[in-house]
Amino acid sequence: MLKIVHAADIHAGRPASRELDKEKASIRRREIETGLFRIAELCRREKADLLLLSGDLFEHSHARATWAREAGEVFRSIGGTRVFISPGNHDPLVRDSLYKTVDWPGNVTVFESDRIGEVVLEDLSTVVYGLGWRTYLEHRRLLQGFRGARDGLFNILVIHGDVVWNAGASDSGSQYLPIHLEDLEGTGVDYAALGHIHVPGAFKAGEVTAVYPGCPEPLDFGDKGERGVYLVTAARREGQAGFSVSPEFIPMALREMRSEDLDITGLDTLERVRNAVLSFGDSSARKRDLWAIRLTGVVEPEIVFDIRELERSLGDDFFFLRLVPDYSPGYDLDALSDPENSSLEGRFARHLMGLRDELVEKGEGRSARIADLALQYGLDALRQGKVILRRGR
Ligand SMILES: [Mn+2]
Repeated sequence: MLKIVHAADIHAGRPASRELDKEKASIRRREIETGLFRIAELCRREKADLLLLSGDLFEHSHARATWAREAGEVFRSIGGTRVFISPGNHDPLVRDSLYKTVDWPGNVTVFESDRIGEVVLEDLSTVVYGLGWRTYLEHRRLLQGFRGARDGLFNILVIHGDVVWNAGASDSGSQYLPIHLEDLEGTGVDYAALGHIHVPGAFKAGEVTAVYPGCPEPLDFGDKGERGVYLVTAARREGQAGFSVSPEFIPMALREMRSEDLDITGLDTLERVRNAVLSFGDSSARKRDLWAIRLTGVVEPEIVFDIRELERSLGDDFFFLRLVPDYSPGYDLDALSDPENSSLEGRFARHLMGLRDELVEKGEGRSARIADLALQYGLDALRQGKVILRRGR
């Protein structure tokens, strides 16, 4: 049985979001660049035969030479695990690449050519194919026509690239090494260790088991949900040809990115909103994770919340908190529609409401919605002195 740890897209050196303060940004940056070291720890614990790193191991423009040396030492410390690295678009083998500054230990192979290379591991009855990016963009279908199906061996492909899910469509123009499903299937490998997509997921292309492990630590606010690596076991099928391949996702991220909506309709003081925000997660999840909370709903137009102040006052409760105001003032349209009301607001509101009703009657729903938004924006301008952007409802 073969035990494989497969990771990708660590992006060591990547600066944390500019929104983090200096101290937390440096904490987060270190957590991201030490992801590799925790992965090596997993290899040690699992006694993994292979560690596959499918590109974007570091960011060429940000990673430090000292980090690369640390990485070399960490690889040396797991000498029982063979390490295969296929550079990607963030760590391409350009002239001054960090890959060329480190004297990598003997258990490490970096695929340095953009033509597919191979390493046969006799003792493991395994062959590992891979190629490395040498530029920041790669339009070529480098897998097209490649076949790597050695009889009797477990065939692995390590590559950083962009799977094209619906070939035939015009989206084959990826600049990140397009991998057409037919090309992937045609390789005939048993396991395709992919990198590039930051969301973890396993799939089949014909008989090929393919995995994007995703980034081990979330990098952007879009990276919601668990992040980690894959632990893959491969064994010969009893009495049959071929191998059974079982990829298992192993969550590893130190922190999660959380996005939540909070309806603040009816919460009429900052203190109430504050308490509602504190109802998310438990205190350890709040202190650990990075949270983006969208405040929705309708509030009385007289209430003005100082959102930045609220974020500051909650700063100690969350590792990071971003509040996104997306609520809107609820105007009392009944009072404004009274013909006795001769204020500018009243006359404006009646005009727009009349227009809206006319459009509804004509069946012009979209224009009616625009008239309704114009009513809200106009009242914002008159009452608040500014316009509050709303989602079209
Ligand atoms: Mn990446």
